[in-house]
Amino acid sequence: PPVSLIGVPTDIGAGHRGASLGPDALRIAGIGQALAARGVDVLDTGNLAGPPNPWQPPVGGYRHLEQVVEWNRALMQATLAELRRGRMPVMLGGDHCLAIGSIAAVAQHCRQAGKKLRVLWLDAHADFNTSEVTPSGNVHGMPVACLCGIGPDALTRLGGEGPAITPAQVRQIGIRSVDPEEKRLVKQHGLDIYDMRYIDEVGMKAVMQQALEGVDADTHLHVSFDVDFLDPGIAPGVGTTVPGGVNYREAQLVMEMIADTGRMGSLDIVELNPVLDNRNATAELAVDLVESLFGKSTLMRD
Ligand code: DIR
Ligand code: MN
Ligand code: MN
Ligand code: MN
Repeated sequence: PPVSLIGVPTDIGAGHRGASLGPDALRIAGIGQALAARGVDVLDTGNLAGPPNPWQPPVGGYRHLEQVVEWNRALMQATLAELRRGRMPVMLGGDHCLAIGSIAAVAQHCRQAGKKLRVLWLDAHADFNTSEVTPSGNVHGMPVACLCGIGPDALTRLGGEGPAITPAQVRQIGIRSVDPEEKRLVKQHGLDIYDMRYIDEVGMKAVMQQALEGVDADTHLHVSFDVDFLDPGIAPGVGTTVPGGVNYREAQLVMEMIADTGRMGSLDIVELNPVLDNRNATAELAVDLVESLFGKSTLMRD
């Protein structure tokens, strides 16, 4: 399907400044040209606008909640508009709080189209904190909880009444940093987490087969790709690096197995922070992996 790039230049939910420069870093790394070279009809819709980052401490367990809500309202509308005209939205982030808006829109679209939604969450973190248990107040550590209906009304009801998704629709891969109280929450809500230990034990191929089980012709696959999913040795350009991440070969396999399903309907690329990067190397790696997500592979396979 045709692709629409949506720039979401925000670091409003993060603990470091700079993810707001992510959209241009991805453009400079050639994301548009790379997709066009694969024969994809790609349109860059430019950057969304939103409130500036006031860089204030948390209030009531949330940093910048009002601004987070405003950015996500704008993104939800933009994402819905692209889905409604039959284009695949690709979010150029921006910090991971933006997944609240993008996935709220995707979930609403799937309900209207009678499609099943599966969310693949590629991340070092579970992003399932709440205002009560967050160690930071940063909303980029809360989007999965908010999407599952756990969080402030302004974020849990972004797409209308009721939660956008249920935990049963989510598969998390690459996880290796979960806060103490967050651990209790993900267990309580039964989140399907393929952490690094499990990846080491069974291998990435088996992990992806399990995570993609049940994805069929009626499924819309949303991929939420937090760049800190990758090992910091290959992806230094991110604010919250965690050692022991997914290596280059594993990441390529993940992307190629997603491409093989033919069911990816939307994509977030988040947390890329050019201020911390090594001459845009992390953005270039992200673009390389996005090529694989769109079907680039060494050989023709069947
Ligand atoms: C941490 C960090 N769990 C928090 N979260 C990050 O502040 O809630 N998510 N970096 O991507
Ligand atoms: Mn994240
Ligand atoms: Mn993360
Ligand atoms: Mn590639």
